[in-house]
Amino acid sequence: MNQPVMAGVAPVNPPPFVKHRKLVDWVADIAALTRPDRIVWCDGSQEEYDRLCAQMVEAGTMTRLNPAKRPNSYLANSDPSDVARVEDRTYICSENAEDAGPTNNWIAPAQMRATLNGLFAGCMRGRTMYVVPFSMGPLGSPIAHIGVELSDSPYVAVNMRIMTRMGRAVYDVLGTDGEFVPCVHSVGAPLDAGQADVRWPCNPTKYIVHYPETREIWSFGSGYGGNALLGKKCFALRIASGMGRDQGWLAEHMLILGVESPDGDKRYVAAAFPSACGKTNFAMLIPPEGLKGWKVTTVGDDIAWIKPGPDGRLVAINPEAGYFGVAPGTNAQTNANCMASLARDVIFTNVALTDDGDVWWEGMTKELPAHLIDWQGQDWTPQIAAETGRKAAHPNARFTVAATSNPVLDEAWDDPNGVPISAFIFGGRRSSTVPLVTEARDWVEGVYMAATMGSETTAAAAGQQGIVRRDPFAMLPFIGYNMSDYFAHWLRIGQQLATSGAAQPKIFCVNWFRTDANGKFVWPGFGDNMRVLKWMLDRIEGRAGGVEHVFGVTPRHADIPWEGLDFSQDMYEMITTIDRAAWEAELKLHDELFDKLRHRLPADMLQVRQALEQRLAGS
Ligand code: SAT
Ligand code: MN
Repeated sequence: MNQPVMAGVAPVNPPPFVKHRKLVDWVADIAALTRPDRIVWCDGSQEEYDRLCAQMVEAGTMTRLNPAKRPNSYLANSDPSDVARVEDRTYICSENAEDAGPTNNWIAPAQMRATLNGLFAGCMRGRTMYVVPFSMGPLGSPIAHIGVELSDSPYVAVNMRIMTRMGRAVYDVLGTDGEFVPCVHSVGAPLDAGQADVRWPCNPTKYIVHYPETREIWSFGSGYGGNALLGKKCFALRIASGMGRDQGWLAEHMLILGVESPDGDKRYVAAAFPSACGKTNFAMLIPPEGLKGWKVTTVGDDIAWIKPGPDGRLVAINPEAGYFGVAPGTNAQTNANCMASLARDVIFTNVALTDDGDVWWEGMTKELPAHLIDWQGQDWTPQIAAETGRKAAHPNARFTVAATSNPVLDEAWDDPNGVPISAFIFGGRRSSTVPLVTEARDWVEGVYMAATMGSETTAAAAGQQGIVRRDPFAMLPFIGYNMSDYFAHWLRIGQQLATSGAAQPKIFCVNWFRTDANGKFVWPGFGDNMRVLKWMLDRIEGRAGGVEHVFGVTPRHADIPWEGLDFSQDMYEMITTIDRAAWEAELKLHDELFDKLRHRLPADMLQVRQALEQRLAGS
């Protein structure tokens, strides 16, 4: 396709396989604004990946790991100021503030465009602009959607190749006029002629901006994770949640796993947890010895797109093609499948480098290495760590690896039709109050449980850690529109299922994180979560007992399979008791949330709350 050449602007030169006029024009427009030195149209090939990685090794952005220890793998260390998502710099720019709602940062689109036009003007000078075409979901699936990210970061280009279906085949699906979500990304660090680059360019000013009505994403100033890999949180959650509301489907912060009984019965469940609360571990769970014969397989570890299938049942796909998981705490005991996934072909970010050219992070091995180069490039020894508390890996250090490296990848993970969902699980990180597992008595009560979920904050987002905040559906930072409308949308989906006669998935709420008087976790978690999962499956089949309490239905000690685990009734009480005073305080926190959301809050939510209060008073 011919493009007019503008003085001082890099030629667009689309390759012959790009036949989409609007896309080419848009690339030309963004180049005219941002002024990159050159434009590279990514084809997604291995050759291209290797070339970009070699380039980054040359530039000092990445270190190639010892190929004998970790074949075809790299370590990138970010700027210490650019290590997590920046929620306070994340904006939903709908025309009306009320449509973004009280839980999102909002600025009027016209005003934001003016600000961003200023910031993006010339921001790619001295750099290459990569055109990164990607499909969220199996190529051509009726549930999938396409995006194109323009980025001046080669780190983004190679990560997108792992995290999405990225490359030339996307153009075949797009054809001459297919729809795509335009995503513009810059690290915001233009280079003057002759100016040396830094290892990890970024800008102290950051903007992560979404225009839900026109379905566009603009990200400035950060090269890290969810700020920069725009297919992930920005598209697959914030923009897609709005598309789902308009089109009758759900975009959720959920893992999807398959679970097969020893008899060969297979079901799929989807589970929502906030960032860095163990979604990847749950999605790759290895059942304990006592539950031999059970098998868990992974469809996805972070995001689910869920739509009513041809028979009305909800079916889900994982829109991603890789895992961007938390490294610290991952080891052969907590997640052996993950460790196996990380044997080769990995990009690590912000972990430590060992003296023999491999990686290490806190919790990887019991024994501490005698010497490391930490994530900030400094010497690290166990003694330095003991004296200064300095971590070898950043607590939000990550690995990027293809789903196909996962030894327990589900056979249907790439099925364009998706997998049927039997249950939704919602979990927060709560050291008290919330019991191990509770089943909602009906869909509306389940929506209430998910809506009022609280969780202690983690290193995945910049800001204070360990404070309880309401994190409805584990979607607080990811709902791209008014949260009250989002609750209403969930209620509507439940009604639709009921009307169509399709089974409503059961809804459960879990908490693996209750602690004892010494602050130690009581529940072993990880593989032992299979015990709770089995109870849920038995409930779906109508085979397991439980007791009703103020909040829902919880298993008695005798209802959980304990084979091979010594977990006393007393310990069980510690993680399942409903403390009335704690719940009265909890209800006040529900009220705070509802008060914030009152303008459009569905009446159903308040009714469930009233009933809960009455049961609590009578308990
Ligand atoms: O940085 S990401 O947003 O990709 C990780 C997370 O918060 O889950
Ligand atoms: Mn996540």
